[in-house]
Amino acid sequence: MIVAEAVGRALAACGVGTVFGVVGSGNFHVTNALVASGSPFVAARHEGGAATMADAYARMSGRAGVVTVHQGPGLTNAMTGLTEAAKSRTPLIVLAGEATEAQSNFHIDQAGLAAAVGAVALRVTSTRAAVEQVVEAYRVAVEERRTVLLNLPLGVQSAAYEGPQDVPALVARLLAAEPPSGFPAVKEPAGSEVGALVQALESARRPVFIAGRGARHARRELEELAERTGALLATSAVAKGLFRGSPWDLDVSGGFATPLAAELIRAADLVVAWGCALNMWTTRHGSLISPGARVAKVDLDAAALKTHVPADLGVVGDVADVARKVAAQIAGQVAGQVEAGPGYRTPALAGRIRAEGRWQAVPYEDESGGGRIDPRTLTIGLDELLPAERIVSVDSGNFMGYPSMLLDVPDEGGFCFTQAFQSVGLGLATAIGAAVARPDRLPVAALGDGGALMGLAELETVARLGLPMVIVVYDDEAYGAEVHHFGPHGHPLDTVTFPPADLAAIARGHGLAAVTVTRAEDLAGVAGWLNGPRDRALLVHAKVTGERGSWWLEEAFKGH
Ligand SMILES: Cc1ncc(C[n+]2csc(CCOP(=O)(O)OP(=O)(O)O)c2C)c(N)n1
Ligand SMILES: [Mg+2]
Repeated sequence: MIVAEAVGRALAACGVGTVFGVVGSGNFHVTNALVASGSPFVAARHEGGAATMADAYARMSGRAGVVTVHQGPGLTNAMTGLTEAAKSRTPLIVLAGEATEAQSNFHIDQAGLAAAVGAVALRVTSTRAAVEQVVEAYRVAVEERRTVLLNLPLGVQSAAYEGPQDVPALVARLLAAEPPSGFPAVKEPAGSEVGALVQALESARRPVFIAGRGARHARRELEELAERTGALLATSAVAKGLFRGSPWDLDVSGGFATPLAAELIRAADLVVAWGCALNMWTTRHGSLISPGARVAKVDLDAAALKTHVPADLGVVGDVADVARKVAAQIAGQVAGQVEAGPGYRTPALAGRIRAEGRWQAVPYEDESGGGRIDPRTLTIGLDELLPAERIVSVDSGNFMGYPSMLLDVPDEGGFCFTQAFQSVGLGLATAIGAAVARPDRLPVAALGDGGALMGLAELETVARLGLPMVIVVYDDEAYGAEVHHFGPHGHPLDTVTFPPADLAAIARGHGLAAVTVTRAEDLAGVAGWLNGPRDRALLVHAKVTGERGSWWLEEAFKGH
């Protein structure tokens, strides 16, 4: 067995799921060893796609993501997706061939590249301890929630593996062992910090919980605590859907918040952020948090307590664990609190949340006409047609709020939001990774024309995998975000506007079904596809109106 084979076997034995990648000579053997050991492999058509698929797969499956790439350009092609994963603290392992000889065309400083985007660079250096090195990379990814580049020097890969030959047994032993020193174990929350949060909740009249990425596993615990304390429930965009079905669910806080959610979050006297940094998006640059409100944060990462909107009080620990501990101390307080004042869980407020708590219920004037459909009309129409069991992935751009706000999702596993790097072009690959993780749900990719054309290579992957995906392209024949950013100031827009592209024909050329939508009636084509065998993906080429910029975009421009 050569080292490359031992590495593949070891990673498979760690329990990783589907592996994504683009195979070249430098990752051929390691990828084949993963496949031979039972890890399904999805060949992407561009490493940028592969990295984002693995990221989305990890987010939606709860397992570590794995992507394999060729040395040099294979890795540089993957960098945007890897940056998104690193910023999102996705546990992701990148297996990359590495040309260590400076005269090789493929040679670059791969470790330096990883460090530059916030990933951890490790390397397999030993023919004897290669398996130990793989397990260490896996543990850093999972236990520290990091994107790890595991460099595989070509010379080491091809050498004979000299460690214990029963690789799965060795991996099992290593994983069962205590974490080596240097790994931060999940911290037991300090009693004093928990006590301070208990007190804050007991004295609050209008508490709101905002749950972020770090709370996606803790719905039950947070709902129970909210029940006891009369708190309303909201999420960051990344955790959208977490409280779906609760009568106290305000949906997303931030630029995508409904007017009602914004009003109620602004009126809170205590905001508790659970695994949520309260960044500029989640708080509309802080404006959703009243200056008089107390802010509490619960986070695994002590540094997160001070970033963005800083916490008045913080608890370092796991969200579910802290919520459980706080609830245990607060038991019996509820009745008193409800009697003491209206709190935030009055019947009147429940009625308002029911009536106004979703964007679908917010009135608007349909501006469809002249061969173009209003994106709100398009999205509401799709929301009504598409089955509730869906998994929505959204690209970046002016259009992005429409699907984020108007396509309902069944729970936190129904929304995949790869926007930590704000890169255009990751949407389609995100939808593929999410679809592979959750084959029980209808995958929906929402893209702008710019993002769709940037990520187009993966249309063939959608077709090849036979994914029953609905790809919605909001086509305004422009980089709408730029048009609306600069247009009002009278700047020339020739660099950011384009002639029509027949995206439906492009999709058909890849073997997909396609429908062009210019008015609400055209959505009948989507209904027809839904009622059919769904044996190939559908691209909905929506020619959307583009006269105005979106209100969430104005928020974005403040962040430039
Ligand atoms: C990789 C990358 N390139 C450029 C940008 C700058 N940018 C932000 S939005 C946008 C336009 C995207 O166009 P499209 O996908 O059609 O969406 P629209 O804004 O038109 O709704 C661009 C170019 C970016 N965020 N990421
Ligand atoms: Mg566009």
